[in-house]
Amino acid sequence: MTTRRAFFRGAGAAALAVSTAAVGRAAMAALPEVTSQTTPETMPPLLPATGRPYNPVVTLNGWTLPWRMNAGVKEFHLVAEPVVREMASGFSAHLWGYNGQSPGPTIEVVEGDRVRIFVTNKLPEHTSIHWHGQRLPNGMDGVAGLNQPAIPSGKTFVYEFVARRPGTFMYHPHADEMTQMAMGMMGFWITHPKAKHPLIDEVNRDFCFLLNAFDIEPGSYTPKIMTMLDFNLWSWNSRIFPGIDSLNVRLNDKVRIRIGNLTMTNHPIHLHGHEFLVTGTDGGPTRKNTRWYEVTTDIAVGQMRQIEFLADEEGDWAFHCHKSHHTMNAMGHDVPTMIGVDHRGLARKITNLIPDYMVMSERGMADMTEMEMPLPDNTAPMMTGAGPYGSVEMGGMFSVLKVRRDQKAGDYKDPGWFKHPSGTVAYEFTGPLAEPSRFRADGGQSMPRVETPAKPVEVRARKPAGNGGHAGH
Ligand SMILES: [Cu+2]
Repeated sequence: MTTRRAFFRGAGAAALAVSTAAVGRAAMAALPEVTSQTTPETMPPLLPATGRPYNPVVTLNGWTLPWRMNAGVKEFHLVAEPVVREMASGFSAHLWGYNGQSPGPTIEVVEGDRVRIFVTNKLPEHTSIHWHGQRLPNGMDGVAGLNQPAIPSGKTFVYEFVARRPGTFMYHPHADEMTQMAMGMMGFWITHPKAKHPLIDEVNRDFCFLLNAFDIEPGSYTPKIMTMLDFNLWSWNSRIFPGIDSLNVRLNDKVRIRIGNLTMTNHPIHLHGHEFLVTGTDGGPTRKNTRWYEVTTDIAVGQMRQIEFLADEEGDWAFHCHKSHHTMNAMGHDVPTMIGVDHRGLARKITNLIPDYMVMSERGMADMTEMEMPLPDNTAPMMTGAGPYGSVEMGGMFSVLKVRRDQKAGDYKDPGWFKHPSGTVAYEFTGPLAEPSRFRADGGQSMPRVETPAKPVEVRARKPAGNGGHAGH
């Protein structure tokens, strides 16, 4: 972590020109120090040094913003600014975010806390912050033009309210929203319960991340901000597989995962090997008699969901969005289905003549991960990820829940690949392969085939080839 105290000592003078009646002048006398973070690694939980105790969350490929106590008020300082975010190894994007990263840092407070957030705008245009889901005074809700003037470039505004209800929240701009969200401006907010809550269980691990999406042409760095639906990078906390860290837990841990959706489409989030309960929504904890077990839960645009489960099956369990094009990275080519058409060797030859040419999927798309197709600089492969048994052939919204007997309590580091006990991995059958009896000419055991005079029809089925192949979801 680096601090930029020196810079903000200078900027503080400008900030003081902006004041609101709700905020005492004494408290404004000095801005809280700015904490900034540039590594995309998952930071360990931030144990609260002041205020009421709570069990902190772990933000996937992110971190929690430290605060200072000022006469009983928790003060945070967010800086809206351009950032460079490594979305996966070898692929970085020029985004906008907060305090050095997109998404911004997670804010963690306790129910009943009075919170004061200083927001400094270092973007080239005005901004604001909406505290998505919070109960707060109307003038603190952050809709520029409606609840407050937009924060001009170079200025600092102050938001202040009491975190009235415990739960999972988000923050994002409500000024030139389409641009600023497309550029990656968003963050998570957790309000922990102040005492034992009948509907909020204590857990051993509490993870959170945001679903977000970008449209970045292969080989370029900056998202296209006019994209409405046709995004080509589906990310968790502005990271794409294999850049998303695994969720590492100890066998029999009770695990909570909080997910917020700030993309423009829904995401059915699917966990392998375990059933979970949806214990919280945008509105707070769910009543116990409304909960049922699922392995997939759909998270609509603007929604937050908390899922909980007992991690009682050892192994490396896939955890991903179930829309298959959301577990792929950018495609720079229109891709007709070529299954059954053998182009072996041809594509490589033509690629030498026409660099943009590519035949994909003549035997399914798995070829893509083995072809070592030439990629423009700063481009993530579409399907990749080296697993213990070969390529995982995934991208985008995909990660792994690693459940280990020997993971220490409070240890979040990656334990490596699961070592399967012998005899517990799917294996090849090597005996003779018999023709299925139903393919016998006389119809086998089923009813005899009735010949009809209809002519056979050849159907050519193609995937819709939109811009980048991601149209219309
Ligand atoms: Cu999805």
